[in-house]
Amino acid sequence: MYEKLVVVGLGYVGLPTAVVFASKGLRVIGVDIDKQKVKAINEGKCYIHEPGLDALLKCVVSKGLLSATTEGVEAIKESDATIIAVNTPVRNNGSADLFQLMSALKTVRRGLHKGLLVVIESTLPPGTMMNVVKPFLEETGLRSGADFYIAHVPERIAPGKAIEELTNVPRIIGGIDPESTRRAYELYSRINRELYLTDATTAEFVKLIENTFRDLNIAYANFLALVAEKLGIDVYEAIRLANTHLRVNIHIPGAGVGGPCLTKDPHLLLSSIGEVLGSELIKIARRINDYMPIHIVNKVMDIIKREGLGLYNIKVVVLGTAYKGDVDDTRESPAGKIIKELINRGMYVVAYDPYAREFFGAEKANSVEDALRDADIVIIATDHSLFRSLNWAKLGELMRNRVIVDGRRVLEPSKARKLGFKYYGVGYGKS
Ligand code: SAJ
Repeated sequence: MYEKLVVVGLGYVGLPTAVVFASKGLRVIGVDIDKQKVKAINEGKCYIHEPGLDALLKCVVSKGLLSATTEGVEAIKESDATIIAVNTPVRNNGSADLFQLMSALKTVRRGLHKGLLVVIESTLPPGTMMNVVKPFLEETGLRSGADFYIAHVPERIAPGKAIEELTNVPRIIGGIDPESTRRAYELYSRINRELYLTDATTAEFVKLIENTFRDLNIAYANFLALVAEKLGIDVYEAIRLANTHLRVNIHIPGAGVGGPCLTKDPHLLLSSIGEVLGSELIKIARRINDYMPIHIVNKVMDIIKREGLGLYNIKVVVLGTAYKGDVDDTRESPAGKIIKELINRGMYVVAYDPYAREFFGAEKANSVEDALRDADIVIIATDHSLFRSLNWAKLGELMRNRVIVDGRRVLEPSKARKLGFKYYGVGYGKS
């Protein structure tokens, strides 16, 4: 029975995980090298925007079920299970950067003891559990599968829905041996009822193919958007109609794919397999999705020409700097690419986001109204729900030129036009 849990890495994955386990009655100690994060948690304060997390965190901290520290070794020595949830980014050449993982593993190795279950939630290139994690921890002289246990339980947290999905979205449990799988199953059954058991390498692979599938599907949607613009039709209407077919589920095109997962996981998959026929498919999908922010910038350049606007005396507004709707996370955000490129081309750029704290060099506006006052072009880069419910008729009156470049189909084109906007959108080829 698992009672004492340590979670190493208190970011977008580790913090909700620690809080949810604590809410099920486990005594959880979170470990992070960031003193600010540790202090905030111990004061019952949440530092990420995640619906429901704030209240739950306060509750478990006040009950003494969750605390945090920068020194993990003693806590691990006392724990029944330790979960590692640190970043595993990719380098510019596409290979995995396991620095954070290795440093977390060093801490775990110092606290390793008989009976400990070590779970890695961080996304890994296939083979890492067997070829890196297992031998590294066995250097202690303890044997995995007999003295201690190791499993990969890939995180499936979608920022914005973390709490709900931690308990409702099925999890994959991949131990490096059957006993490790069984023990990890026992731990995760405390928070989730739908658990699928496999081996560690398959679990690593499954995580990567999920996100790569999503990236491929979105790339296809973005490709269709580019085609629709040439054909003079609306790609959203076309995709909606195609998706009425029982076996078709094309994703949503837009201003690009951001976040820490979809931009990275296809590279992690490729990094581990060498040259296999079909690798090009994954690379080209990444290229299409990476191109979409530039497509937005190209649209702006065309509009400037068409509308006879001067590049250096217009105000361009970017709504949304987060990488997707209703989150504060700006990692790999398409908005960042758009803003930097517009600034590079000499434009005056103002940005507004209700949640994010990063503005990528644009002037930060404190409200949508401030942003849009005297603006010439507004680009919608992120689909925050708030942007859909704005009073666009009133906002239009504040603008000097009513031009919208809708990167997320936040507005219905016909409605925007009725309000007097010149509407341009990704995949909207109608004039
Ligand atoms: N996006 C589109 N079109 C779509 C869906 C998304 O352009 O149809 C864009 C979003 O705007 C965003 C990016 O793609 O910029 C990523 O969006 P996402 O909804 O895939 O969100 P993530 O990256 O936060 O979450 C993904 C999820 N994976 C899958 O759905 C297969 C999530 O369940 C994983 O837990 C997460 O990656 C992860 O941590 O790996």
